[in-house]
Amino acid sequence: MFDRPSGGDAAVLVSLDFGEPDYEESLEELRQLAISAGMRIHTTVEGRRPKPDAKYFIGSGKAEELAIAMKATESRVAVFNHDLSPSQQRNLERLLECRVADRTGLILDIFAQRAQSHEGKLQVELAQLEHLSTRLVRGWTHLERQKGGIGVRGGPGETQLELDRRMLRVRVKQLREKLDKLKQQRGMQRRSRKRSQVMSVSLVGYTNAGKSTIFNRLTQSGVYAADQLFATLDTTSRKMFIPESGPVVLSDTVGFIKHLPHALVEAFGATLEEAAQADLLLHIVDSASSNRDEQILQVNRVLEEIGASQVPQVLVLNQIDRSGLEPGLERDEYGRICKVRVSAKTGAGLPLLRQVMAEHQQRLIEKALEQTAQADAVA
Ligand SMILES: Nc1nc2c(ncn2[C@@H]2O[C@H](COP(=O)(O)OP(=O)(O)OP(=O)(O)O)[C@@H](O)[C@H]2O)c(=O)[nH]1
Ligand SMILES: [Mg+2]
Repeated sequence: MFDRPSGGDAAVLVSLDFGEPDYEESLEELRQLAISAGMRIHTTVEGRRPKPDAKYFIGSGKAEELAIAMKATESRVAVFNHDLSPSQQRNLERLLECRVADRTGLILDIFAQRAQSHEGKLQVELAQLEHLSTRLVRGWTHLERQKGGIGVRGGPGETQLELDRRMLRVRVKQLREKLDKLKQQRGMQRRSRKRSQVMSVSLVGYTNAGKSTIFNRLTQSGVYAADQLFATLDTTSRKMFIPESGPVVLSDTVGFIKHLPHALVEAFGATLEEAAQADLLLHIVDSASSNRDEQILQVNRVLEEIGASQVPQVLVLNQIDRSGLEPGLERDEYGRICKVRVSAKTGAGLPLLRQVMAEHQQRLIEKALEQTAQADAVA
């Protein structure tokens, strides 16, 4: 049903420079995305245009060049560093006679490959169907075959296209219902945690920043951590004990990326809610990335989208062994820790993260005591 690339495919990357300042980084990121999806990249076709071409996105001349490159390298999929409209994707597929994937399709593909948990799988399927539903339009000849008579809606004359649309809606509804149930369960778990006054801390950040590595270090766990994009999809929570303050529940979450497909953000709502409901966010940053400021911005954008922008946040500059920074911390004008420099690899600065959590815990306790005192005064 899904016309998308699968692992192991020989691929040609296609990227147009529209004059954005972070063009090189975005192309490098696409390369990493394709490798993370298990593709073998044969070559990259690049070009410059003032704006996209309506029919082929890259223009017909470039499209011909791409067709030749694909034939020469025997590649089976063309991966675009942009989001294509459904009609552009279709036009290109016809011209190239091969599969065409855009950035969103590629990210969805990686998520589909990685989904492990029951909930993760449901979320990915929902995102795929939402994405597909925008692409089910006239012109998909294989979907448009007439089934029986002519043109009576809902009856035997219904077109394949309408049937597919209806099936899609039914499945989407089913998935939403199942996910809602799981969401309620998560809510219950969270409430019982809140009642037991255990502080919850979520690790958030750009994909490949080192969240899972830090999580493993702090909780002595064996969560999958790897040099690939979106290594983590499912939220894992572990209780850890901080001698100065007591138990804390730490959660490792899915990484973010520039232009994270909206369908994914929506479908992963329940997982991402963990971050929105946390008492504290540790925003993990790859301090050695040439694009780190942009990545911080993109993460904050997604946090806003999921309603987590109000949660207190501490910036954790990780991988200082690569960037040459010294371990240490910085405080804001209220005396609160706002930035920490660490290396999950060498362990440098990691005790500072425990200090961050202990200090935050202390503040939460003081706040709770204040509220009780106020309530007592009123009574
Ligand atoms: N040199 C160095 N490498 C690190 C450090 N922290 C993590 N890494 C490496 O960076 C890569 C990504 O680490 P992960 O912990 O999987 O990153 P993540 O943020 O969980 O990534 P996603 O789950 O894909 O979003 C792995 O190869 C780690 O070994 C560090 O402090 N220094
Ligand atoms: Mg991870």
